[in-house]
Order: sequence, then structure tokens, then C-alpha cells
Amino acid sequence: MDKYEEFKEYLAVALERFKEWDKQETIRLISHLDADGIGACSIMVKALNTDNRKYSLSIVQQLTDEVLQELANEPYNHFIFTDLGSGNLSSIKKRFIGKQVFILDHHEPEPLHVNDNIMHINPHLFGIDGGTEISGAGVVYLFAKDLHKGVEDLAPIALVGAIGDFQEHDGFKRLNDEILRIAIKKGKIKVIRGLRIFGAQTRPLHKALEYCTDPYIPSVSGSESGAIQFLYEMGIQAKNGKEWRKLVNLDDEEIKTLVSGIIMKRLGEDKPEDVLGNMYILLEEEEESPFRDAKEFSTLLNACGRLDKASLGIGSCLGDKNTKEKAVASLAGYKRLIINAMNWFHEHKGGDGVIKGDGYMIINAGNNIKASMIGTISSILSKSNDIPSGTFILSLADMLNGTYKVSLRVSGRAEVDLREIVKKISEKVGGEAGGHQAAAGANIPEDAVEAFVQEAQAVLAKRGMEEIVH
Ligand SMILES: [Mn+2]
Repeated sequence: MDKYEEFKEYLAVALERFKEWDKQETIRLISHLDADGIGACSIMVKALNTDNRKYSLSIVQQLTDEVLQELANEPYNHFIFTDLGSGNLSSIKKRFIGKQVFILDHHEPEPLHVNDNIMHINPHLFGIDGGTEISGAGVVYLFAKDLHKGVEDLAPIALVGAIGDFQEHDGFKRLNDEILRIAIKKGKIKVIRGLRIFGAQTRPLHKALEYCTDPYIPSVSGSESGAIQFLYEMGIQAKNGKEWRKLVNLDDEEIKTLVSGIIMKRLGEDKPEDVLGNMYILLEEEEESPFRDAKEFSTLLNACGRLDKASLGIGSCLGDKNTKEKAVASLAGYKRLIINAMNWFHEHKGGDGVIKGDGYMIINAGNNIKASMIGTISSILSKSNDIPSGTFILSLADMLNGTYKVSLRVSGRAEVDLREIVKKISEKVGGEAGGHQAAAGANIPEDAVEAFVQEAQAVLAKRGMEEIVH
């Protein structure tokens, strides 16, 4: 039996054990705030609904000892953690004695043996890389899909979670790919090969081109007039009457023209022809809505989470029409938060709050940027053209609970294990690290911020040099 079979067998055993839980008991469900966490939670909610379970749910940004203690003090006997928990095994083991706990996660687990009351479900335990092969939503999906057809139908949500966790690179790896095949077979998703440009369904084409930094299009990326000029040169109408056209409104001929035009513009770039990618179209979703394209859907879920409106994301995943409308409306608020945060950065990048070193940048936003936005801001900066490729971008913001949230990204396409770096820095000051290779973060005590920044400068400067030497 290979590792995949072993993992699936374990999932089946876990599901049987879950079925034995008393239906009178209210289940306490806790999930992660990002797109994958919201997707994971939604699939679990669907499973609990179809199985006539009572539950109470919370979405958290980070699972700290404090949060775990509060949960353990609550009057519940049954807990399910999705898309988090594996990094907190010792804390859970210590605090949830005598309680039934399920952990369905794909983050690298703490190396620890747990007691029988804890069912720990994680692909890493079977030698499967949870960072690249399956998301939190995927783990929950594989666990619960056989419970009810309604759960099985949520295959696209598992993929939205995987895309949110950066697990799609010109296709999926095995376990995600198996979920994709279920989704295709059920007529829920179709994969099309197209221009890798974000916002095909929802953004005016010239805006989508302007905001497109990967693939980078010289004289178009970052320039609205450049984008309009480019379309004009290609003979592609930017408008249809008064309406701006979107990528989805173009016919095949126009798309061909656009693709070759972009490749021509990119001739001086690394891989000029690297402009095509897979688009995952959710066939049951309305055309030109943010739910139609899995990438846009995952961005929407992220936005809901960061706006403290995770419930809108969950309702959207479950297909509630009313909630979906509210979720779309809330996107405008999200854009405003990003613009405000970016403005703060640009006003402060030359002075207080931003340290620029050789190969790194440290942004301490304090309470000027919402802690839940700090990762998004770092990601945007890591894709911007004015920061040299390979620069570490470390940002911090006040969680307003005595701790700071830290987020680390690297600009361009550098291949570095960010999780390992952030772990090394935060361990020194008593912080807790988490995340993935390409996007990592930590939670540190407020009074350790200064020491953390100092340690970060030492580590990042050294890492920057190592990268150059290699
Ligand atoms: Mn995840």
C-alpha cells in the first residue's frame, strides 16, 4: 500500500470514529482565517449540517496558547480544528485532557505523539507534503466527502482553498488533482488554458493588464495609459460602447492577438512565452462574477477573512445567494483597506517604521495597518517592480491583544524556505511561527518587538549574503 492509500485509509478510520460521536453533543469548530481555512470550515459545516450535528464555530487568525486555553475552558466536550492545530499539538494535548479532539490540518506538525482522545489527521504523518500536495480544505474534503453527496459536491471549494495556499503551479499535484478530477466529472469545474492574468471575470481588461505583475509586461504592467495604448496597438477594443471589456469578453482571435502581443513585449524577459496558465472555471457560478474563477474566489474569501467577515465567506462557499451578494459588496471595503495600508507604507518608507537593509526591508506598522492585512501588504510589495528580486520583506503589526503579527515574504521568484527563517528569528524571542515555505508568519509578544527586529536584521542580512554566494 502506498502512502496515499495509507492516508486515505486513515481518513476512513477517522470518519468512522467521528460518526460515533453522540449527536446530542454540540461540536466546537475552529478554523483558520485565510481562504483555505474558510474553505476548510465551509466543507466541515456542510458535513455537520448534512449529518444533523449541532455546532458552534469560530475563525481565528492564529491559534495561540491563550486562545486554546479559552477554548478548553468552554463547556464543550467535542472539538474540531481545521487548517490549524498541527503546530500546537503539545498545547492541545496538555489543555484538552478528557475531551474529544479532531485536528484536520496540512501544516507541518509538531513532532509529538498524541493521546487517544486526539485524532490527528495530517498528510505529513504519511510522508505526503502538505505544503504542496493538499490544502486544509482538501484534507477536510477527503475526510468528509463520503459522508454525504452534498459534501462531495464541494470539490471546487477544496480547490479554491488549495489555490489560496499557493498549491497550483500549472496544475495540481496528486491529491489536489484527484479532487479536481472529481469536480470535473461532476460537471462543477472546467479547466481552460488561458492568459495568466488575474481578474479575467471581473476586471476591465486594461486594468487587469495594468495590475498584472506576473507575467510582467514591460511598459504595460503598472501603467494604465500603457495598457490602453497597448490594446489600441493590438487593434483590440478596450470598450464595447460605454462598457469596459473584460478578458472573458474577448473572442478567440482577439485572445490570440493579445497573447502574441504580450509575448512580443516580453522578449527581453526571462521566459517571454510564460504567459499561459490554467484557469479553473466554476461552471455553476454566474459568469463575470468573482465566484466564477477559482483564483478570484479565493481572493474573495481572503478578503472576507481580513475584513472580519469570515461568515460571508462561509455562506458564499455554501452557495447562499444573499450572502454571496454581501460578500461581493464587501470587496470594495477590502480594496479601501489595501489602498490605505499602501498609502501608509509609501508615506513612511523613507523614515519611521521602515528599515531598509541589504537584501531586506522591515516594516513595523504598529497599529497603523490592521494585523490581518499585513500578510496581504507584504505579498503586494513582494510583487511590485520597485523592490529588487530576492529582497526579504518582513512586516509587523499590532494584534491589539498584547502580541504582534509578523509576516515574511520574498520578492520575485526566489526559492527560499520562509517558514524556516521566520521560525529561527521568532524562536529567539519566544514567538510562535507558522505558515508555508512561500508565505510565512509568526506571533510574538508585544514587549519582544524590539529584540525581534534586531534579531531579524542579523538573520536576514546573513541570509541575503548566503543567497548571493550560492
Ligand atoms: Mn491552509
